[in-house]
Amino acid sequence: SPTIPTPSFRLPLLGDLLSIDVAKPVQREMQMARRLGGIFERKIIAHRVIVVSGADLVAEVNDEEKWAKFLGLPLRKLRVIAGDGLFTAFNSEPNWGRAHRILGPGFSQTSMRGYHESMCAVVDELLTSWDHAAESGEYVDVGRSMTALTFDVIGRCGFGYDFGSFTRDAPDPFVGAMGRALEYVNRSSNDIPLLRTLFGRARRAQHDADIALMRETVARIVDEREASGDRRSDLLDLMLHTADPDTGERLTRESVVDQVLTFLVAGNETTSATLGFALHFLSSHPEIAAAARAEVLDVAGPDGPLAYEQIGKLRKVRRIVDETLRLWPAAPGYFRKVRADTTLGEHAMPVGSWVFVLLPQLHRDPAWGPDPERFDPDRFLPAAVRERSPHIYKPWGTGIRACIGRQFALHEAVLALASILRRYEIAPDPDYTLDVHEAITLKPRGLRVRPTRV
Ligand code: MNH
Repeated sequence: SPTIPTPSFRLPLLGDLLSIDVAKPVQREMQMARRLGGIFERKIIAHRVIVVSGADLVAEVNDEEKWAKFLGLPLRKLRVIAGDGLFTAFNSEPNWGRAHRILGPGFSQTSMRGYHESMCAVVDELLTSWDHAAESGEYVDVGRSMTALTFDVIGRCGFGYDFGSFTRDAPDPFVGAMGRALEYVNRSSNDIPLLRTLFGRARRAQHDADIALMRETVARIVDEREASGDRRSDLLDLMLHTADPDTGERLTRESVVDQVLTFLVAGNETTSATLGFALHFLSSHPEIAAAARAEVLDVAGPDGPLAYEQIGKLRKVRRIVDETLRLWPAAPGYFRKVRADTTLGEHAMPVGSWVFVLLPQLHRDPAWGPDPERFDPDRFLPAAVRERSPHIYKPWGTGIRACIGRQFALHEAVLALASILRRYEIAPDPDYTLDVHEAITLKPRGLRVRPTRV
């Protein structure tokens, strides 16, 4: 079978090390894909990665008969935080199926009804903080504001915990520990091993302390809930009081802690980053913001809480989220491995082969039409969606291991954006150009917008 293209400049020992941008590997791979095509191989010391982004090839690796989720290096590294929780479990680990069956109902569309009020309460706190900025004509730090929102939402809806992100002076210690731990994991999957051992001791000790703090905090929350005997409509309640419908087994205490940490790891940065990118696009496309604002006013009027039933009617706001996830999918890819000897395009793929699906490039495939860089939510009008293959848009992953939190993230994102649009015009910082920061997830670095009351 033909050889897979590789970057032409390759040193004998170091591989493509010099061509890897340590800080922005995903954006570097996007450049390589533009040059080398929908499949290429890069090599960094001992790691060889086949990067796939062509629409037809991605459709092949999404075939669940022939391929399955692979736990790539960044995901394996996350296991020190989230163990064999849903996101980081190997396909063969029994805790995956158990947690998948127990938690599935907690992420259904109808469960969102139970979380809606808690989400609205957090959004109200966000609006209060934006009101202050609007009154004094200040910019809002989008990253900080959206992270506060998503932490407080998952804290309350997930396990009845209030991080108090909008009210505390300093962030909850848990939030700091989590941020550092993710940064550490991200770096150590890109780092050069020798430098890591030379300079890494102090950071390693901090990392261990951060993980201990996170696990102890969550374990304490779980213990307190159990001791109190309280029943609530949140994910923790479901985990403590539901048996696996297949086996009758319950999640162990350790697995419950792993799942709570998993929601924070898999669900928090992704949702806050998506909201950040959406605000970037809305501030730079005032006509799209105005049309969405008109929709919100039409569905829900100028004030009063947004009702659960109204969220599903905000189709334009939803399309803004969909289109944001096309251009900047916060989780920039996923890994797939072959289940038995097969082929990918014309290339032989023996057992043991695995690939990385590069989503931002897939989402700019020629199949999207002539101007893939243009932000255009109408690409998600129902007629347009029906016309194209579902395999050219995969921000939630694919198959049985796709995102379980999708409805949750969408409900939260549509609610938050609709609430913001209804209340403010969002002006961009004229000096800002989008800087996409990479730390496993993608997020807009240094973004700020200026809200004014409509
Ligand atoms: Mn989420 C898996 C993207 C929000 C919980 N998520 C995935 C995968 C992608 C993804 C892609 C597949 C990864 C892989 O194949 O290796 N998730 C997102 C995006 C958002 C998001 C883009 C927001 C926007 N995710 C959320 C939220 C939660 C969550 C919110 C929880 C509250 N995600 C998960 C879990 C998994 C997952 C859990 C693993 C599911 C499984 O393997 O069974």
